[in-house]
Order: sequence, then structure tokens, then C-alpha cells
Amino acid sequence: MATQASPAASTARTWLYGSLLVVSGGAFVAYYSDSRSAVHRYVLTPLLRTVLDAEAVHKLAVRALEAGVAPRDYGRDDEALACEIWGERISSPVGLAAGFDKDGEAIDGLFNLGFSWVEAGSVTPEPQPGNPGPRVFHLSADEAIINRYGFPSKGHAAMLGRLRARRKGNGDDKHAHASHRPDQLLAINLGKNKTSAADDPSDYVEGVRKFSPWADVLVVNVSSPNTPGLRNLQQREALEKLLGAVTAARNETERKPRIVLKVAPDLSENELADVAAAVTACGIDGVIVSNTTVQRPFSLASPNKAEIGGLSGPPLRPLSLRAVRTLRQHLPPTVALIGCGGISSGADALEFARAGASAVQLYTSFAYDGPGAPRRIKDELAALLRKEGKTWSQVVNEAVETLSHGAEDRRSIRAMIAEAERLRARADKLGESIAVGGEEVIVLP
Ligand SMILES: Cc1cc2nc3c(=O)[nH]c(=O)nc-3n(C[C@H](O)[C@H](O)[C@H](O)COP(=O)(O)O)c2cc1C
Ligand SMILES: *[C@@H]1O[C@H](CO)[C@@H](O)[C@H](O)[C@H]1NC(C)=O
Ligand SMILES: *[C@@H]1O[C@H](CO)[C@@H](O)[C@H](O)[C@H]1NC(C)=O
Ligand SMILES: *[C@@H]1O[C@H](CO)[C@@H](O)[C@H](O)[C@H]1NC(C)=O
Ligand SMILES: CC(=O)N[C@H]1CO[C@H](CO)[C@@H](O)[C@@H]1O
Repeated sequence: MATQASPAASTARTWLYGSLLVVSGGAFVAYYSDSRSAVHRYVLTPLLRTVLDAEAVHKLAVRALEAGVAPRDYGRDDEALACEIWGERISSPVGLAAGFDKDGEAIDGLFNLGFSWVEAGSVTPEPQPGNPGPRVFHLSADEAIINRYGFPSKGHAAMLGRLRARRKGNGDDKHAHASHRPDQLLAINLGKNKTSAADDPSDYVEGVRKFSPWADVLVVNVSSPNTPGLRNLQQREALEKLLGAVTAARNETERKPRIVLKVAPDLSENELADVAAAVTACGIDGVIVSNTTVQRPFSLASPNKAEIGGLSGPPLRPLSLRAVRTLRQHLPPTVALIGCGGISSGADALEFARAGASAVQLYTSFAYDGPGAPRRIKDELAALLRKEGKTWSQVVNEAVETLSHGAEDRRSIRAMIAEAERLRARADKLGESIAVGGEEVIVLP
């Protein structure tokens, strides 16, 4: 027999349940909103991947980040992660690669996830739809992706509109960084119309003129591998013409953003040497190594490996690392390398630093891991650096010093300077002894 509760007791119960709901709801919101929570990596992200196709997951993630309902990185970046690039200090070396936020819709949401560098784009001058779908494929067994998006873009005007709105939203401040953040950088990746000729620099030049007030770094790509156009482009002369036009346009702008080149991992050693020569000759500030690959390593296990397109994720890493090492040997230390390709852990990032990369970027591991990826990778990296007793900058500087072009010369010049200083010290001592003692016997070693 049910007992009838008094009205007072029932009110109390309603209050109790109500407050419990609010408290647990609040706790869930707090838990959800922290990008480190396991639910993102182990439940939500994999679940989304199973119920939606790859492009739908991508779109949903961009919308959530744009609307501000995505989680955040509440951690602080360890001091040891501080990264120096072109004399700028950013709080960590872990950035987001191009292609995730193609139209600059989720820039602040992405900064809030703890990426120290967010690269929007690729943006083309005119809007273009890209290739017909399906055009993104998960290779889950390999934690890899194949994409043949073909650069869908809402075009320059749409991206500029977003950037203007964003500046207003940030209080229209005259911040030193276009990112509006003291220790993070905003990059924009410039593409070209599908119909433009491969070696015509005018789309990039237009991109530089339009976006230089809005970006800390502008990225141009020379990364389509093995196309007839590329063979042309890879010829040093054509490449120098293109890069020269881009840096000349940059030099005429007021803010003078850094110009960075993005290359494919599929270039031969000779082609990479040509790229390095053109980069050095034209005053390009850095190189992102690399874009996706058209190669299909034997290790791939997923059936989707047969899809046409660019492969990204861990199977790309050895190819990118090889290209970083090759370029480092051919470039002076003033040209920064940004490692990209299959980076999914702190150890991976450190491997790129040891190969001479000043910073890293990722895309595919973010797609597999979800919003906690940058925080996890930064924590792993900080732990590894602590174990070695070194900072990120120290590891990078050592590698750049010893691996860059001209390292031999720099070493011998340093040795000569050291020798000269030793001789001068000895001469000073000799002079002193003569002045003081006069009689003293000087024994030269
Ligand atoms: C779905 C997808 C779309 C991409 N779109 C672009 C793009 O528009 N422009 C670009 O320069 N790179 C693009 N990339 C390449 C990435 O920026 C990055 O160079 C590559 O994926 C290797 O890094 P990862 O292994 O960490 O993903 C794209 C990659 C993926 C997976
Ligand atoms: C790309 O498209 C824009 C707009 O149609 C045009 O002004 C520009 O010349 C095109 N670029 C090239 C290299 O054809
Ligand atoms: C642009 O400026 C850079 C850096 O000052 C310089 O190295 C480069 O030669 C300049 N390029 C052109 C085309 O003026
Ligand atoms: C990157 O590589 C893919 C193929 O791997 C190619 O289609 C694309 O044009 C390249 N460039 C950019 C900017 O992604
Ligand atoms: C987005 C974009 O413009 N990609 C270009 C990268 O460079 C290659 C080679 O010039 C072009 O074929 C791609 O269209």
C-alpha cells in the first residue's frame, strides 16, 4: 500500500531532486567543457565517427567550435614548451594544420583548444565547390585519412568577412598579433582558383595583399606532387619567380606577415634542394613539411587504402621526417621548418624537433582523438622534456645549429674565434707579466 506523502515532504523532495539535477548537470557541463575529459577521446569522438561519415563529423566539429559549445583547454602550457620562431615566443610548438577550418569559421574555438598556431584555409580567390563526395575516408586500422576534397572554399571575400567580424568581437584592439592573443599565431593558407595555371603567381599575390592585415603568417603551397604542372613549378627558375612575386608583394604591405611555403613529402632529394635554393634566394621565412602524400606505404591495412587522394596520419610520418632532414641540410638556420605529418604524441613532436623543426602541426590525430589532442600531446612532450632536463627551444637550437646548411663553416668559424680568444688571453697575460715583474720567467705551454 502506498503511503501518501505530506505536501511539505513532497516539496522538499522536489527541491532535493531539482538541486541534485542542477549540481550533476553542472558537473557534467564542467566535465564536458574540459577538453582533457576522457569522454571526448574514448566516447564522443569515436561514436561520431561510427554514426556519421567523415565529412559530416568534420562539419559538425567546425560548427560546435564556431558556436562556442566545444570543450576548452583549461591547462597551462609548461614553461619548457615555450617555442621561439622568428624571434616570436609562442606558448607551445603544437599547432593545427590547414584544411580543418577552411573558411576561418572556428578560429577562436581552435585557439581555445590550446593550439599555439591555427592555420585557416586553404582559401581560394573565388568560391569553389571542390570535388564531388564522398571525398574523405577514414583508414581506422591505420589511424590515417585519405582526402580528395579538391579545396572547397567560400572564397577570399567570405574569409575576409569572418576575419573582420572576429576583430570586432575581440574589441578592435591594435594587438601586435593578428591572432589577438599574446602567445599564439594565426596563419592563413592561400590557395588558387582551380582554373588558374600552376605557375601563375597572381592568385597568391592577391592573397598576400588581401590577407596581410589579418594574419601573422601566410602560407603558399607548392605541394601537389607528380603533376605535369608541378614538374614545371619545381624547376628552380619557375619556383623562384613565384616565390619572388609573393615576397615582393609581402614587402610592400604594412604588417609584413611571415611567408611560409608548404611542400609535399613526395619530392625527391634534388627537388627538395631546388626548393631550398629558391626559398633562400627569395627571402621566404619558413617551410611547412609536409602536405599529404600520394604514396601508399605497404604497411596500410585498411581497405580504404585503395581510395584516390592524399594520405595523412602516422603512415606519412617517416616521409615527412625524411623531407625535414633533407631540407634542414639545405637551408640556413634563419629559415624555420614546421614539421607536419602523422604527429600524434609528444614523442613524435620531439622527433621532429631533433630533425630540426622549430614547431609542429597536426590534423589527423586531432580528427581521431578529438578536442583533447593538443593538451595531451603538450603534456606528453613536457614530461619527455623534463626527463631530458631540456626545454623545447634547447632541443630545437641544438638540432638547427648542427644540422642546418653551413653548420661545418659555423663550427670552424667558432673554433677559430675560440682559438683567437685563447691567444689573446695568453698575450694579455704575457703583457701583464712583463709590465709587473719584468724579471719573471714566463713558461709557455
Ligand atoms: C581532410 C583533410 C583536408 C586537408 N585540407 C588541406 C588544405 O585545404 N590545405 C592544405 O594545405 N592542407 C590540407 N590538408 C593537409 C594537412 O594540413 C596536413 O598537411 C596533412 O594532413 C598532414 O598532417 P597530419 O598527418 O597531421 O594530418 C588536409 C588534410 C586532411 C586530412
Ligand atoms: C582567379 O579568379 C579571380 C576571380 O575570377 C580572377 O580575378 C583571377 O585572375 C583568377 N586567377 C587566375 C590566376 O586566373
Ligand atoms: C623582401 O624582404 C625580404 C626580407 O627583408 C628580403 O630577403 C627579400 O629579398 C625581399 N624580396 C623582394 C622581392 O623584395
Ligand atoms: C597536397 O597534396 C594533395 C595530394 O597529396 C594535392 O591534391 C594537393 O593539391 C596538395 N596541396 C595542398 C595545398 O593541399
Ligand atoms: C589549394 C591550392 O591552391 N592547391 C594547389 C597547390 O599547388 C599545386 C601545384 O601548383 C596546385 O595544383 C594546387 O591546386
